[in-house]
Amino acid sequence: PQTIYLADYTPFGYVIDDVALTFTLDPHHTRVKSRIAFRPNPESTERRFFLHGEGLKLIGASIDGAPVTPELSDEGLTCEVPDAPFIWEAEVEIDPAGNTALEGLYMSNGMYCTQCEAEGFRKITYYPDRPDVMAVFSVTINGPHPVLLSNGNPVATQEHHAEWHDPWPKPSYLFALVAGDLIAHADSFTTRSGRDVALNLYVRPGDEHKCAFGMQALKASMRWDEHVYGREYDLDLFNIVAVDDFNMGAMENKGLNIFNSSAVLASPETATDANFERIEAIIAHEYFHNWTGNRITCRDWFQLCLKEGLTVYRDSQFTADMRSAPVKRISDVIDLRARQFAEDQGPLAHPVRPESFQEINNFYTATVYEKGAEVIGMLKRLVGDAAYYQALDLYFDRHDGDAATIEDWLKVFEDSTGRDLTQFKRWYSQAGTPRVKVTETWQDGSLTLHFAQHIPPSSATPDPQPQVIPVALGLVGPNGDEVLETRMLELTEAEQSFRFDDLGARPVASILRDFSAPVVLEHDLSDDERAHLLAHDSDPFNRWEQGRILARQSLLAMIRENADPDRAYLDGIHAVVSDESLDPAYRALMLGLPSQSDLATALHDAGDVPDPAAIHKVSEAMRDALAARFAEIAPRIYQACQIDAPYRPDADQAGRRSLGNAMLSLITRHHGPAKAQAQFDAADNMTQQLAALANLIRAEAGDAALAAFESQWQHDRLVMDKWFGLQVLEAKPDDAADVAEQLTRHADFNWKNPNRFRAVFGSLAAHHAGFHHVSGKGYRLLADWLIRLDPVNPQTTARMCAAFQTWARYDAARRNMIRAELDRILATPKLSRDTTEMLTRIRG
Ligand code: BAL
Ligand code: ZN
Repeated sequence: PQTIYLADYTPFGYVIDDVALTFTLDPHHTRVKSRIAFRPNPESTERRFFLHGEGLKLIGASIDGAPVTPELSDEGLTCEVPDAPFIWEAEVEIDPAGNTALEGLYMSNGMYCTQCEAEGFRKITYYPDRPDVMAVFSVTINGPHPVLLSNGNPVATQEHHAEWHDPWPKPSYLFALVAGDLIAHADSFTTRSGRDVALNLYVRPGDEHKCAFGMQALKASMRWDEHVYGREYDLDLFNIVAVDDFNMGAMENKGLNIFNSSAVLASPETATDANFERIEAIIAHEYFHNWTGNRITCRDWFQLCLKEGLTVYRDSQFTADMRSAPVKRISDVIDLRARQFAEDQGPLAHPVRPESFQEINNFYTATVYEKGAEVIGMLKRLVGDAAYYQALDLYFDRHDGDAATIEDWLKVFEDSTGRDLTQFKRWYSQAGTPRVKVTETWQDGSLTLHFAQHIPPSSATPDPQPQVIPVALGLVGPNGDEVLETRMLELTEAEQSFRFDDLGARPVASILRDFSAPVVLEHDLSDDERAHLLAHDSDPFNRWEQGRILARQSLLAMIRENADPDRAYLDGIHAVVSDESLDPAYRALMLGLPSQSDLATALHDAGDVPDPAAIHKVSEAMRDALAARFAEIAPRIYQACQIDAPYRPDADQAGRRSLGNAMLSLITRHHGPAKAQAQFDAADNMTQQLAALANLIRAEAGDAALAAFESQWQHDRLVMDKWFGLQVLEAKPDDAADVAEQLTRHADFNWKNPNRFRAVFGSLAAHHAGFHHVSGKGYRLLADWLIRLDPVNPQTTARMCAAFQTWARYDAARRNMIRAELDRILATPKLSRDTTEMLTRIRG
């Protein structure tokens, strides 16, 4: 496959003034006519006329009305064109019903829908399918469906015929079309300047009762973007459509967002609190793209983080405002470490702005999204809140309507703050997670903190240079008081020291408060000092972090030295979790243990070879020890968390359920499954029902409940995804692969549906001890199914390959088994470009 380089960017040789598309829908023989007004681009000397096109049957083409015969290839066409403005017309035939890759125009349960980002539009018609070509689109749809939708505003609608016009120039990746027998959940929003916007959430008949929450989240997002960023919506209509078969979470097409149904549909009976929160965040994310992504888009796909990092940052701010800021921050850090750190420290490491790729779909990664968002957060910490919002205003003013770059973005901050961001830019160009080591000197009332930063070299960044790292610091006195309030230290050198004078007694340094930078902090505190911060730190993140570190240290000692669970940790957590003045959601987070994969990383970092079975064993032993430590208080807290009011998916109720269910796990471990069974039997919402079911399975008392759950929910795909996933996640390590294999034989295992495939195999990959079972059966099963899925859906296959990315940290036997599976997949004839690139990078 061909490698594409950032350094090779050149603008397209032609400008498009407008595009008219006419679709005549048919499952296997859809016709697409295009009429495109091109003119030579005055800013380019390139005069080769190349249009992307893949899998298209060209019926005919003309220039200014005269038929032409372009030269066709697998990637597109070239044609002789005039050196003056001209009208290009073409007609192609495509096969939406045969499109299982879910890119371009495809069918899902009888409805037509599209996914064009990143390069799906070229599967719809011949076009310069690149984000820097922006045009005004008019779309006509003919089809026997009650609902026919495209971007922008409707201009004419009759039976079986609709015309749409989008006045905002956009790149082709934001094009969308939907046709089907759909029902609208309608509402409206009045913008702060008084524009009335009609809002619709389109769903399949039967899903109408799952729309209210998504609509409310949309209106909250619209309001929030006006208040916080001063951004108003810019069309008369905003449509969202829910689709069952979708590779991603959702897509921000202009005025016509298309959502994976799992990312928008929710009712209390069918969705958990976590689902509601995720839906709220994704609705916000896609809506926020209207300004950060659509009005200002990316010049090329290397700039993907320009829209994704910023939009993830914006949606995390939104969630922090809607719910609890500390809980959101801690949850984000858990996720960042699990997904992004793993990526950045393994064979898939790449900079936030990559410099080359073969298949862009493989770069919709945790690094581009989540580390990209962390970079924005650091920029905001460095310049301060007021300067950040000023810079954003300038960004929107200066670049509205542009296809922009990271250079444009940073220049806005340089111009508005006067800061030189040359060194800061390394966050975009260097791969790898910086490690920051801190040592302390204490003398005569002065504390000196010595910082050393080190970025491990990788093939992506062989010679890393020091980065700008904002380190939020506070000092906590011996009596628990804050002796130095949070301040921002700026690391720029490989080594740097900061001195704090006139301190009466030696304080404990609380470093990297609120996780102020995406780094690995190595700060040698004693267990007593950690326990002190766990008890007293005013920074909720660091308080939680110290509990995490104490847990990790204890778990590692249990593995290495056969030690008992650390009393000081158990007591410290007991004290925090019992503290009723704290938010229940925060108390629930405090009870979480480092994941088994995190422990494997910690062992590997320390030069040990992780044994997944041993890690699983000590994690269970620690949970048993927590259950014993909480034996007395858990039933009381559980009781206090029960809610005697109608279900609401808000932070307050969700936090109480989260703490209650954390207690239920401890109670089930210590006292048996009776309470879990009672909760299962009485549950009137999915959060309570699913948590109870998980506990019953874990206690090996889940067979009847699993059967009851299946018969209750077999008509509901999204709930059945949970049923499939939970059985794998909660299986014993020896059984996880067998359970997954058995589930693939279930009549409802529709493996071509990405949600169902991920429910089984995403859960297997997430089951550390099950996937890495010494028999190799986890590896074999996943490889078998990736080979099967690749010709059907390369994008989802390639994503799932990341399950193998940590292979090098295990023992020789496991490494050999994984390598053999990678080679077996790679040897598959006609393996997709997506999967080939991923496996080649992972294999190294
Ligand atoms: N742009 C792809 C989906 C998303 O990040 O919103
Ligand atoms: Zn996005």
